[in-house]
Amino acid sequence: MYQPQYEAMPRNELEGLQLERLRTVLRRVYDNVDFYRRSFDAAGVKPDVGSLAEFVSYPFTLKDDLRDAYPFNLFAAPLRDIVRVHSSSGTTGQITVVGYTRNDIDNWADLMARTIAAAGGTPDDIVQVTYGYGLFTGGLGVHYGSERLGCVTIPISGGNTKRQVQVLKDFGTTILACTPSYALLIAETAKEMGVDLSTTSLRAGIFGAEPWSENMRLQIQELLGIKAIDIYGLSEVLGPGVAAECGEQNGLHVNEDHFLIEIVDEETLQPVPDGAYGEVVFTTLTKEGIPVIRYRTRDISRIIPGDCPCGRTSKRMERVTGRSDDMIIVRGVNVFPSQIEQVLTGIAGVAPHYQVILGKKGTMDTVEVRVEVAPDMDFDEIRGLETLQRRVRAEIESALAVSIAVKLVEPKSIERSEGKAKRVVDLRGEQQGA
Ligand code: DLL
Repeated sequence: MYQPQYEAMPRNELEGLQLERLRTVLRRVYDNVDFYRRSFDAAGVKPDVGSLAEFVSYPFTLKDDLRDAYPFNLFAAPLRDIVRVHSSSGTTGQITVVGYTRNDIDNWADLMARTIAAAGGTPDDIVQVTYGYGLFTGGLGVHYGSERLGCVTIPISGGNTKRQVQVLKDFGTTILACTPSYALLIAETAKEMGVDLSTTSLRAGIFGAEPWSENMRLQIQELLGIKAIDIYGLSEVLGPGVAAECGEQNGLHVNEDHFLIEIVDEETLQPVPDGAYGEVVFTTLTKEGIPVIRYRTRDISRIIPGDCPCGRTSKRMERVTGRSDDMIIVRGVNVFPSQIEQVLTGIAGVAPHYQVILGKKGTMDTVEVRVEVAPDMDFDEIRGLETLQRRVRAEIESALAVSIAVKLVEPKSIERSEGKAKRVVDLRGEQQGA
């Protein structure tokens, strides 16, 4: 453990620390950010909260509040004290900008060093940072943590997949950091290049930035011959380093000395008990540049009840299956693409490359899953394909209780991603009335 004094802190001490830090951050935003002063006053709450339980009466912060404050209006530190900015990778609307003070960067490096250490990393490791560098938080976030832990850090960034394989092999990379979908592309490319990844030094991956299923994890572990660890975070809260799995691979430990986690019911916005699903809400406890108070992430998860055998005392959140805005409603049933992925990746004969296409027929919405057949399947063998297609459809129906059209497509026909994979393609605007 990198920082046992925090990671394995007795719960009562941890909660004491959280309350103390919460009071400081509430005072900081109230004194420095117009938005919070107005929203606290409107809600009739003061910046000096009496207890963690009392905090549930404080107002939420939304992505739109960050958009409205574009670029710097939610910063709680003067620009003189900001040393870095990043931005969210949002696909729609105005981007949001986040700022870090020197202390923020320092804490972030510690949290990412923790993340790598929890994945089994030590100063003897060689970390290939394949997340994008730039405004995205992935590259520099992992980079600073890797250096803080004392690993050899390869700042290769994303793209040029053949070179990724070459470097991985020649430099003796032991830990790969990228999105899970890109890890699959690296495995696919290595195979084409005749490189057997199981004979390289690679032994672990820290994968995140997009939802992925348990079956996808098993496939990645097998294809790359590694242990695949799930890491979670979001720019508005920090970037990577908010929560990460330990070697138990059973839930992501939230770095609770820096972030207060709440799970709230999506409709009533009231807190739900541990174990129940809801929207994840975070409050930053130590950030100076742009603290956020009760930030609604739109990510759906739950707190896994019980203790982790690893000895960390922090709460564990279950893997994020998807964002509420990615959820598809098929004839009244809520479905996340990652649930479809879990089914697809359990079927021999199809590859883990898929997209969910939303369309329109007349006034009816349609949903079709396109999935590639495995490279060793004969795509011209019609009868076999029909049987496979029926099977995929039946398995989705039995697992998710919805009937969704399935189309098998040729290997490599679904666009590969070097960052976050695009799982849902919405053609409804283009097909109006078709
Ligand atoms: O994706 C930060 C990050 C970088 C996390 C590298 C992990 C590794 P954003 O671009 O702001 O930040 O996107 C944040 O991505 O709200 C989730 O919906 C999703 N996400 C991030 N990690 C995971 C994960 C980075 N492990 C949004 N599982 C979040 C599922 C994830 N979804």
